[in-house]
Amino acid sequence: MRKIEKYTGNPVLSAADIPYDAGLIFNAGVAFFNGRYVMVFRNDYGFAADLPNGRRENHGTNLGVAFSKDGYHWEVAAKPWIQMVDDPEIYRFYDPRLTVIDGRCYLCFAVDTRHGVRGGIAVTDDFDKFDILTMTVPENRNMVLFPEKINGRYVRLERPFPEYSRGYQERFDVWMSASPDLRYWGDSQLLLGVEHVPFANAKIGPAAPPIKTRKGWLTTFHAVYKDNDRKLNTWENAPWTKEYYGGIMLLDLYDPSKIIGLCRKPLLEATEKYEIEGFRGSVIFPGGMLLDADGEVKIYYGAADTVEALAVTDVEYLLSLCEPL
Ligand code: BMA
Repeated sequence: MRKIEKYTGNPVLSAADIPYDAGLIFNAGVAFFNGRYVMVFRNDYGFAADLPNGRRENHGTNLGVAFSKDGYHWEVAAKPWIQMVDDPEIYRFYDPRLTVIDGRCYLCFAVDTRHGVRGGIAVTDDFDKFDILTMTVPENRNMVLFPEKINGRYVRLERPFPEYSRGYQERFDVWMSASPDLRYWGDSQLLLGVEHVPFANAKIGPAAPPIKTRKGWLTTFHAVYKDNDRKLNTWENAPWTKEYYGGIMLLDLYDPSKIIGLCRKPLLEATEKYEIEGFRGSVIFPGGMLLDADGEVKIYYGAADTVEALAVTDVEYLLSLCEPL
């Protein structure tokens, strides 16, 4: 078994690799599609007007695309792909996740609108044109799709923000919904409560889309530990106190609403300079997990809300970490 290793060539993508205005390159979705790896990444750009105290503010977000033959070395398309600038209702379109289902590539994304945060699902065949299939009501985001129908229905994980009923405490959980057609979603149910994650004291949320293994669906989640007495590294004009970990759990193959294993420790935590220092330090935000034919698993994650990084392991190691709840 191969323990999890952070790629020594990290980050795999950062602003220096982008041939247009780029600031923070992170929280990417990754898929293997039509014979090559595809990454759709978030680009927070427009940092020219730094604040007088040396802090930084960003002035726009778009989604860019990169392609790779091996999953390690990436070539970035010449122009950004998706930029929602002509809709006065929308502030930004961000945090993409990719799932290939029956030969088409689906993109889940978050949208900050003037009336709340919404999750959406779009489909593309060429990373040029795309159709938006569905949008949630606020507040919801971090949606990911399973790569095949289960019991005849599409399934997604998601993270609503029940602020009012949780006393404005940022204690949010992972939920699951099903759909006959990817447009109309229902039968929503709680999957993982934040109280079941020993290394979280605040919100959790889905991370990369699940992968199918012989023992069940392996899926990552992000988990937030907040400590107001600890000031983490940040470029923002406000203190940053939330550490984000990557976690992993195993769901039943035939009924993924059943958690059959959970790793009680973080799978990924910030230890390297590119993870600890940045726009929001100590943030690990996995958005892509791919299982190769030889059992190698590549996990792509945003690091410090600043760069995109890669960790590599094998599927047996990940399965060995998941203990019964
Ligand atoms: C979350 C999202 C992510 C981000 C994370 C850490 O709430 O906004 O896009 O990576 O915070 O800043």
